[in-house]
Amino acid sequence: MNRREFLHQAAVLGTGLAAAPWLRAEDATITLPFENGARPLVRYPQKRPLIRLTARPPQLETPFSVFNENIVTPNDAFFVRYHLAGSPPPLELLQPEKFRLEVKGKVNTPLTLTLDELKKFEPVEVVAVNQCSGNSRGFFKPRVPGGQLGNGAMGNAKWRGTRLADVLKKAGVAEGAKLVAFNGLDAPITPTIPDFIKTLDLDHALDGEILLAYEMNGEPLPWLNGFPLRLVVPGYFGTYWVKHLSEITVLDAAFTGFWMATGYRIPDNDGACVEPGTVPKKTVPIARYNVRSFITSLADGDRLKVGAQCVVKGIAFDGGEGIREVLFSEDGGKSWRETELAQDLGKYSFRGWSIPFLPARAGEFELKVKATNRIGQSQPMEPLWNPAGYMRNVVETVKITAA
Ligand SMILES: Nc1nc2c(c(=O)[nH]1)N[C@H]1C(S)=C(S)[C@@H](COP(=O)(O)O)O[C@H]1N2
Ligand SMILES: [Mo]
Repeated sequence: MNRREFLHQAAVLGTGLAAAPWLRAEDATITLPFENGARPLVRYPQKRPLIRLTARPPQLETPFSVFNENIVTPNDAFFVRYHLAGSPPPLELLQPEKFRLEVKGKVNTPLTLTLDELKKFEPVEVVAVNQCSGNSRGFFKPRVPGGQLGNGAMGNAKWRGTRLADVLKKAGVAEGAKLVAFNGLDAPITPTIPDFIKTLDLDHALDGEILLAYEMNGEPLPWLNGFPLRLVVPGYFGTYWVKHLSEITVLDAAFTGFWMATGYRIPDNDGACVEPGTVPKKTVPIARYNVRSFITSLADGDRLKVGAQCVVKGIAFDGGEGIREVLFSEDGGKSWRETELAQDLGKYSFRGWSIPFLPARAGEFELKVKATNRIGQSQPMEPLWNPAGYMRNVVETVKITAA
């Protein structure tokens, strides 16, 4: 976006969401399939109507039908997650000419980079899923506190940007450095609320896969998805994908900020789970995605014609090994058939799959889908539980009727 485009956009969008008179709820609502699941569909700047979880800050979920239309989620349908009430930062704070990224802390040469300077590093692209840790939290039983999300707090996009490793190398990581901290331009509205700061291990930060992304699906990032610069951490939960990224600080000591030390932690065991209703003894920061798969072409309650063949479609993804196999069951998991995988857009992308299905009799069918990644990790038949409602990856079921 050049200056003229930016000013135009700022004028169109208004200056801040709180003071935006054009921001009106539409009449439409959607009901997610759990108790208290009714949500308004609301149109935000640069977005089609999305499922609103909260208004302040905006938290918007993607209607699930979008995942059936495109393997890459359109920018205007991409979900939005913020923590701090003052978010997103107003566009004035994000003007591309004024924007600076600071690289500081345990580096040999602290840097202050403009967007143009960042774009002079070799650009790289990756198709990668961004999924919120709490995606699908609304389905937890027993219920857990936190945003009651359906399955739409995820999306798949082609991100373009500069390698974090290249910028860190330019700054020169100093001896003894251990961690890298990331902060964006959104700030808490009262001093008692901790700023949203995330850290990654130095090895991970230098692995060459993490991007300082300025484009999403060939466009500048949407305002609500981090304009003008965000971190993209392929395979890792969305919480690390810091938006409106303005500060990178290399640290040589443990980081004790709330969003690493207290929030976003999971039980320290294989399934990241505990007995429902109990508290984990030991926790670790949430990290990579587990394996998930969804049927996208059919929804609960759909009706099909007996004897008419159709094609069932869906998506699968994992934390970066890549999907090896997606199995489909039409009898509630008693028998399974292998689906055909669609084009491979890379190991961090959604992978499409499809399979012919012919309901041979009248009545109800319990359709299930189960993916396995290239190192043999798969999905549990029964949901696992943890008190924060993270990492749900049960084998999903869609109940349809043939008549
Ligand atoms: N600056 C900033 N970045 C942030 C957050 C935030 O609150 N502020 N939330 C994180 C979380 S928890 C998620 S799931 C992703 C969501 O990315 P999206 O809003 O582009 O979908 O942004 C992450 N980056
Ligand atoms: Mo999140």
